[in-house]
Amino acid sequence: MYRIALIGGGGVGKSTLAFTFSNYLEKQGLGVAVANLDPECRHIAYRAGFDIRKHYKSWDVMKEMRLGPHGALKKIYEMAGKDRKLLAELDGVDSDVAVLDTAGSLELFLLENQAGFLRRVADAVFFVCDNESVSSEEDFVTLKAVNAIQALKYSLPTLTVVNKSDLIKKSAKQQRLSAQFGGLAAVGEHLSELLKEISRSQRLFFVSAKESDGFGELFDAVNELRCECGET
Ligand SMILES: Nc1nc2c(ncn2[C@@H]2O[C@H](COP(=O)(O)OP(=O)(O)OP(=O)(O)O)[C@@H](O)[C@H]2O)c(=O)[nH]1
Ligand SMILES: [Mg+2]
Repeated sequence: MYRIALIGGGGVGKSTLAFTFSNYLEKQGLGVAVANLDPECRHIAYRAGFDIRKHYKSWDVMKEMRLGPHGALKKIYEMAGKDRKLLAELDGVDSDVAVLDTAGSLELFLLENQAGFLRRVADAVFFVCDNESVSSEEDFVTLKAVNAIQALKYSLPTLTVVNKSDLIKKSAKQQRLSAQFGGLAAVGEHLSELLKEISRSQRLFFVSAKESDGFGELFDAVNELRCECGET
């Protein structure tokens, strides 16, 4: 089983992508399961093969440990990483590919305990952002820098997925793709070396989870990753 974690800020479309990309993978003939790893979500569109809410409820953790919503989220991932029952259930999900839908937070997996959890449960990461992350040249630099830092922290192959491409005008998308190179040139020497080392993080995949657009290229990249780790 090849496990892909969808991580990124709030509202960028991780859950929608988990739903529509898993449908796409199924149409390509793969057995796919989606795991909900967001203890705070109220509603999910996909049928979850695993649901963290069965093990941990945000509200209970907030109440018992006197934490705010974000503190509870961190605590839950920390506990989940040590929870043998939960991990065994997650490992027991039977499919070719498992898509792991996580809670929206940019910094969550930069913390050691949470990074450890991610390393334990995933083989690869989609760092998901949306159209708003790519509205200027500087944004590309920021995006890649954030991704490089994340990937360094949890040491997993990482693809940067720009969702909501339906909201980016085509001509603007082309301009922004070329801007990405200009942007990289503007990065300080040290940071560009860092980005080079994490070569996969340099690739940007534009998709629309809403319109199931751009999935072919993403699927090819997933297959490359699966081949590299001997899955196919
Ligand atoms: N236009 C457009 N809207 C999208 C797309 N993908 C998701 N959305 C919308 O973006 C909003 C947030 O989507 P979610 O899938 O809940 O985002 P999320 O990242 O899981 O959000 P959190 O779990 O709260 O962090 C919803 O209103 C979606 O319908 C897309 O490709 N295009
Ligand atoms: Mg979500």
